[in-house]
Amino acid sequence: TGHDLPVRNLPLPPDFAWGTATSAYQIEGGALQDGKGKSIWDVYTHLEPSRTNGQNADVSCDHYNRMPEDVELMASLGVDVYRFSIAWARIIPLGGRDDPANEKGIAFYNHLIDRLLARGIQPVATLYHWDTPQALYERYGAMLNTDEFRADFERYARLCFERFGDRVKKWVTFNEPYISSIFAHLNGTLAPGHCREAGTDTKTEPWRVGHTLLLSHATVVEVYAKEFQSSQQGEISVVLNGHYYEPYDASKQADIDAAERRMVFYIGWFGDPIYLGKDYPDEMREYLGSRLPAFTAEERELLRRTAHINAFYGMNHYSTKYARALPDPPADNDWTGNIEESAVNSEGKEVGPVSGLGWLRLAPEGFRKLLNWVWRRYHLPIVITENGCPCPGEDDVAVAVDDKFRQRYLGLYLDAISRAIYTDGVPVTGYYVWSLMDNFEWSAGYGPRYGIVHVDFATLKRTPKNSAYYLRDTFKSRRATST
Ligand code: GBH
Repeated sequence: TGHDLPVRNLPLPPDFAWGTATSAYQIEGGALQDGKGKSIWDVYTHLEPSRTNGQNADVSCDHYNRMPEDVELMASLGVDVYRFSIAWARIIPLGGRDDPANEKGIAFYNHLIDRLLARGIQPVATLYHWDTPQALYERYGAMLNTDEFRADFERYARLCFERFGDRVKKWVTFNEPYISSIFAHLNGTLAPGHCREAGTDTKTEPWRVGHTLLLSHATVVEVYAKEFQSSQQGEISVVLNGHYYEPYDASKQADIDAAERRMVFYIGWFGDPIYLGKDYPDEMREYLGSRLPAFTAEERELLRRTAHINAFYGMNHYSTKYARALPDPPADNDWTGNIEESAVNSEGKEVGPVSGLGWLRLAPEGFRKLLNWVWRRYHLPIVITENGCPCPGEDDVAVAVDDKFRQRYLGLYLDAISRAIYTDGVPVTGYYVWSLMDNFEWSAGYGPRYGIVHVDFATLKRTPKNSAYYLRDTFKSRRATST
């Protein structure tokens, strides 16, 4: 188990790419600088600060004003790739297809991309990492309105391809559509916290949002393929997150089925339509019935036409859980397939040692199994677009910088990738650690620190943690010694 496994520093292929990942709202600050419009996060954090640990990201790491320093830092760590996101409201302040673009916002990303390339770092750009322009939410409920959102997202994406696509060769449309659907429109723990408003319907709205995101993704993938790919020669996909699930009681078929069903609800929901061009998985239709929207003939065609264009499977992965089948019929707003999740199984065994967050446990075997699960289902090369953890006891600066738990976590997760590649034959082509630096962790504010670089939020001073040096060194030796 994760409790006693030694880190082996197993080999990785010579062309395996290592990188760091961030997102705009979490690190940029400059909330209203240079004409940026408000996103739903700018509004959500100020409306009711208790929802985000009393904190907001008006300033955060102030990356917007310290970008050159941050690129130098990455260069000093030897990263190959930097995955960042573009703040939609920075380049189209009101977000809509007829709203004006903001040249100053565009200039920021141009400078970032140019500096990265000058330092030999490949930019990977995410179009959407949760920061919907507030104006679109006010106008029509944003992703609750499929046709409007799809048309506005298409224009935004086209603008990004036009202005950045000569240099950005890897695009991600949406970061974790599952989270935008469930956490932002059902549990309400992320902006816009829609289910907390009057007149909302948590039985159907999360599935409508998922539908919007799928179709908006496919639309933009087709725009890229038709209008940009032949001249720009880049690739595009989506990023899906998901835990690996083990059965709560491995001797019970119901729990074995539950673990599989939980992953289908998490990943297959988006993965099957996007990567296979198919309808939603049968298990979802069975449990959700008419709560799940139907695809029109035209929409099915779009999915079928675009499935093969997605060039890689973007995986955000953090941890493993146990899944237990519930005996009663599901609640009328159930979103799990009637499953209860836990960190401990029927024999009282923990899924792995706990990190700085209760839900995030060190479980590298689950990661390896998930890599196999995804490869078997989608047959696409896999890029790990996020992986990492906060450490226990990191409020103490000394512990935070000498981050032993994180070094072990990263070491073991990289070993799992090596085993998946060389023993199981799963093509994993890159690994982007979450995150480059400590940042605004959404509803948890500045509590959890995921960075491989420490940020003192009083002075904004950056200090690489030992895990940053560990990654720099291990990638040098793992790749050099690979066979
Ligand atoms: C990613 O989301 C995000 O892309 C990134 O912005 C974020 O900073 C990073 O991870 C770290 O959180 O339901 O008990 O299993 C991950 C989203 C956050 C989803 C925690 C599940 C709830 C725990 N996840 N979450 S639980």
